Amino acid sequence: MAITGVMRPGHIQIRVLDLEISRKFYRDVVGLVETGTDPQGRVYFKCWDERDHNSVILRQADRAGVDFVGFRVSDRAALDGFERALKARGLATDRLPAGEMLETGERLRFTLPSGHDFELYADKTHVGNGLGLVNPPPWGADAERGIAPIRFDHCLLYGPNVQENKALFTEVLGFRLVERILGPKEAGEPELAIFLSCSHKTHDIAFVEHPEPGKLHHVSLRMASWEKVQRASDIMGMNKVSIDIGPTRHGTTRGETIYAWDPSGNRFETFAGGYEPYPDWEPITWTFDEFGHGLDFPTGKLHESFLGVVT
Ligand code: M3P
Ligand code: FE
Repeated sequence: MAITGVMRPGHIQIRVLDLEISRKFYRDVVGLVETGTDPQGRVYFKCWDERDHNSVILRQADRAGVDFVGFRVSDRAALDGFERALKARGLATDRLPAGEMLETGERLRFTLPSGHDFELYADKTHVGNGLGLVNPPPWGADAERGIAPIRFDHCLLYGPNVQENKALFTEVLGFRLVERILGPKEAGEPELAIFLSCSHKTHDIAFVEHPEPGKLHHVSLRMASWEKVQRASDIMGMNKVSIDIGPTRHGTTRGETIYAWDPSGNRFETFAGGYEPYPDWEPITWTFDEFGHGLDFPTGKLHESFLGVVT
């Protein structure tokens, strides 16, 4: 499958309550690679097997949550094209200058109908994964330090107007619906949750209908295997990390998962498995009565925190 247009989740800027505690947590426990601090004091990380300079950015603030999510597009012509298409749809867009984020080019910023700041960019410095491009070994020291996810995989965002988000992502940004969860029959089965892909993955971003705009449910970090998810749970235990759900398997997307909280109360997911949908596949639907199995397949438990706790 050729990937043009929107290529991949590129970065997510998260608000944290204490920068030093969070820096230590994301570096030593989560095992991200620290790549810099900018003049605003934001701390930049990447996952070990990512090649771009940064993917997870921490900003100190007095409340937790997400500032913005950015996706990398294939080139500058694609960026210009998306700007025209978004404007034609009546969306206000802004350009943030190159260098506003470390090692990152110009960003096209707009607000989603769900209230999230979302951006597209074409350029970010390739710093590599430290293993080189000629005869590389399969992993190095960064792959063993802490939980050590391989990439920022997706995020799940909560907010209103999920149907408008779906239209924007599928009609303008080139995403497709891979799975969805329906609301109760009595309410006419509206889509409560949508899982959208711009690639071969089950989801590059997901949304849940929620009255408050701009909320973060979780940042998902990809692990190479179920065994690595179990290793992540050992590391969480060793470091007294507060676990929300898991280790278990989602029915939705078949991901093997743990949801846990960072020191500021932001939920993150360590996630493996799933399947690789082709673009011509029909979406999978979860009915409301099976929502519990969608979330936690073995127990079928609709954990209250899933619907109630967001930052
Ligand atoms: C994920 C995922 C639900 C499942 C959520 C799934 C809401 O977070 O990464 O697949 O049932
Ligand atoms: Fe997830």
